[in-house]
Amino acid sequence: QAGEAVPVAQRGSWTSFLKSIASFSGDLSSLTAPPFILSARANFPVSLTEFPAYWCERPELFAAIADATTEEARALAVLKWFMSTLKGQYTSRNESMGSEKKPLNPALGELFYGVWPDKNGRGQTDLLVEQVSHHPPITAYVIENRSKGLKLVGHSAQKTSFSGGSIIVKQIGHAVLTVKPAAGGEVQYLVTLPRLRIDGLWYGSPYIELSDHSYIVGGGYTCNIEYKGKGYFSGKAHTFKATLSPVHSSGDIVVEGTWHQNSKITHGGSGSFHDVSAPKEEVTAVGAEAGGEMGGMETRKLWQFVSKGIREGDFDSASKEKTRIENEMRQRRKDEAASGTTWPMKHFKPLGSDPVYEKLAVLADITPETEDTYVFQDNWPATLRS
Ligand code: HCR
Repeated sequence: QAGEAVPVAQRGSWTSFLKSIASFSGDLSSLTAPPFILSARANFPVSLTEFPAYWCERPELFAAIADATTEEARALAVLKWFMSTLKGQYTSRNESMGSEKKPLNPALGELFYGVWPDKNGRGQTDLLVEQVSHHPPITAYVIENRSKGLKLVGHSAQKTSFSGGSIIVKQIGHAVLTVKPAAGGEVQYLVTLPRLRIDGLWYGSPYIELSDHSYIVGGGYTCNIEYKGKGYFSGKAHTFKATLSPVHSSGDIVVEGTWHQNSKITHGGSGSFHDVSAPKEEVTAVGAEAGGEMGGMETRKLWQFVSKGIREGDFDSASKEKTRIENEMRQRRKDEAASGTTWPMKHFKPLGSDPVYEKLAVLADITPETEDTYVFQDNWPATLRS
């Protein structure tokens, strides 16, 4: 019998869902899950195309990277911004919806545009997301604060497997942060992504723990971030240890703490480091496809009735609407195959290997030695450039 958190009427389908993921490897997002585990926020649906917004929900920390005037200060500012995104990326569904949920699987060409407005001189930060592949799902994104000379371009995909009752998610993809300091020049940082374990499945209340390592490399420093859960460094959940090392000299700085709460510098300095207890700032969605209106491929418009059904507990109409969208997409693919065309990407161009990744990954012995990338075409919609 499945756990307490699963509504009685959905226990049978939850058990079947768990059995299917136990024997499945590949694109988990395409499996049909019982309605209680589907994701919908107060007023809009949550498709994976909205997730890149987690990178900038503390826009002042992103902007602060531009204020650093030494390599060490900049490397610390990049690490602080990165650590401060993890709570939103990996625990925010638990906080707002009671447990980790299954996001909507984006359609090819799905779009999301948003903005964090200028406040207290931090400058405006813009967000643009495009689903560049459906099988497997790949989401490409760019986040830019033009006035501060900061730009993050990345893509995200996942490989899932099942082990010991948990889902293991290997994140594929990386991001490159480009900083143009006021003093001139350009500095680039490679940001890689941690591995996830989804526990609590049997009880119907999944939650995420991070494991292994992720890296931030560039600007004269490498940073190795090690993640542990309960029973490792401190017996606490969501623990990390980040070691920041200069490439050409000695003198590590070590930061330790819990990524969803706070941390302090434990070696090579002292004092508190990051603290995410203050509220974060969600992105404001901007309709851009149709000159300021949301077009049919913009995520909140595309999924609006699926989301409404989930929120209102009308799972029949949510599932009918989801099937309608999926059938429409299938038909589109068939028509393209018949006419020998493919869906054109709107904002990105795929590139088989990323020269920035190759140059920086080697400094921290990151494998694989190369990864593909999606190059942003610098074609921001006018609504985000007013
Ligand atoms: C694994 C996951 C889809 C991918 C989500 C990613 C990795 C996407 C990139 C973001 O930057 C960070 C991120 C956070 C999410 O936690 C992660 C999702 C968690 C669950 C979901 C599975 C496809 C759905 C599993 C179904 C379970 C909950 C029953």
